[in-house]
Amino acid sequence: MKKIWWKEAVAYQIYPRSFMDANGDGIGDIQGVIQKLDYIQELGIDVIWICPIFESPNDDNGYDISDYKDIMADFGTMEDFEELLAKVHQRGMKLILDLVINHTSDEHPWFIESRSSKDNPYRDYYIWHPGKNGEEPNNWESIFGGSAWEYDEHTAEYYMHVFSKKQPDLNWENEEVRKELYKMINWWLDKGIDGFRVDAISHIKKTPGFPDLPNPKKKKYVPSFKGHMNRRGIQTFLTELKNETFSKYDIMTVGEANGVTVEEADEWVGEENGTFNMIFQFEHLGLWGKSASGRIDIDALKRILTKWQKSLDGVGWNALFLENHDQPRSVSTWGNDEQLREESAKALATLYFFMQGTPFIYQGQEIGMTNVRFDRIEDYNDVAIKNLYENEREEGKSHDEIMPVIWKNGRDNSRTPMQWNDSNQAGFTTGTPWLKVNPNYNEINVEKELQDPNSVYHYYKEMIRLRKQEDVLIYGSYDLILESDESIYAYTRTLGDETMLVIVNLFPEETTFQLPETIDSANALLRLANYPVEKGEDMRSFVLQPYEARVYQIR
Ligand code: TEU
Ligand code: CA
Repeated sequence: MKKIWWKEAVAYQIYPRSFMDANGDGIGDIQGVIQKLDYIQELGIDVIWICPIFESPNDDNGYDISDYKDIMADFGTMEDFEELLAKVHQRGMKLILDLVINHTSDEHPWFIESRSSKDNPYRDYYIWHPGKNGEEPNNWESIFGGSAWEYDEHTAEYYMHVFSKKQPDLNWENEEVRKELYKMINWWLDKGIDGFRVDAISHIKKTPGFPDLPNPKKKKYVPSFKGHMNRRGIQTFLTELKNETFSKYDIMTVGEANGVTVEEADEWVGEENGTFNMIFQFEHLGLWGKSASGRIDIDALKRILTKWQKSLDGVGWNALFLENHDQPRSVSTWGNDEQLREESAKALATLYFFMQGTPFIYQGQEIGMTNVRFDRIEDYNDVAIKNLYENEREEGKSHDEIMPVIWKNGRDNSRTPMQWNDSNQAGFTTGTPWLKVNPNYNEINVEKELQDPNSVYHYYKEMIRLRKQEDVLIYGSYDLILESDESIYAYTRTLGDETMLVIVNLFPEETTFQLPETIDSANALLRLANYPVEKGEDMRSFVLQPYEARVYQIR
């Protein structure tokens, strides 16, 4: 067992626009993050991942970068950034940035050059194509809706955008593009940052020739993952990326890798061969509402998470997460955000946090923040939500039909301002926030959570402390138990003769837990629980309350 810092770390994700506004303009900023570093450290965090802070016209809130080497004016200056980095390091924490290299903004100087003429030296920095019979070059749909191609009148060709039309895709086939990106990456690494979360990296390789995709339903555009997600040949790019940049530094890299399968784990995250230290895989995210009962499909959840746990053991490393800035809040989606909010927030936390991998906590998750429901589309900001609304209206759907979809799945659910206290605007800003605060901030806020020893916050803090105390929770092997139980997700972690047992009731009804015969309970010690547990209770068989979670140490 080789000890590695990023395996032992717990990471905290900041969406800077919504974290803390220090100057009252309604937008979170770098000075705001600096103000809250004590809070983050106190929780027990080792690594902070901050979403893009680079110059950007904010079509996709910073994921559309117009200058990789400058800080977005809304967030502050390069001096503010350097102060942040220094203060994070002073506290013994690390800072990783978001690396967005599948695309830039259409306002990036490269794209401005590229679109200016067909023979401009930057033309091939992006993906240009003539139309087909007066229409788009093919039927690929953008991930944010509509065609993945945008017509540009000036040169009468189309450019590709897998995301919004203000996010033209870079042409990774062009060696000059790659070299420019590597220079930029090393420039940041030389500043002393501790690594990157690498955005949408499984999309950089496109199917050569850009063929139409099968369209049995005769739709105008078809989901285009088969055209640009984890395509053959991507590894050539990724290996070069790693060799030219990451491999020269002691850093942490997390690839956002939708579409990567566990069979490809070695290439992506293998200890020797992998491009990244770990990846965010997406397979478990779509499971809510998929079972016949409309509840979480616990069988599929067990199958998917166990597959990743077992396949990566000794091969590579997992990034563990329930939430991020693209997903609705976990307690609203997978738990119960009303009567059982605290119980279910803690249960979900217990479920993912003690698996093998580096846990990520998304801002607000540690206080059990919930989804939001705004009635008016004007109160939403996300480009994906707006595109969806517009496209559905065009197809004849009514406002009342569309809004429930946004309430359930919209990305702004997790982007409402961080709820610090019960003062005006939840203490996030003294001005008018760029996105409305969730009206439940009187009930759910950091100040209240800090005061209540039984809060979700204190549970997270306790989980982090426990994980740091016990190597078995970091390096131990994972094994699923009670495989076919329909309510309980339970697993063990084992390292040498140490075993930890994690038990989670994933549903709002009581259920009975029965310890398998193979596990010795003689010296079992309760290390964590989200309900009071009676002393001397027989741990071989007991009733689990709604969303009850327990962690035992077996000696
Ligand atoms: O998200 C990428 C992303 O959305 C895809 O990787 C994924 O395939 C898709 O969700 C499938 O439904 C990242 C950022 O996290 C997101 O905020 C940005 O909008 C996006 O990239 C574009 O940069
Ligand atoms: Ca501000």
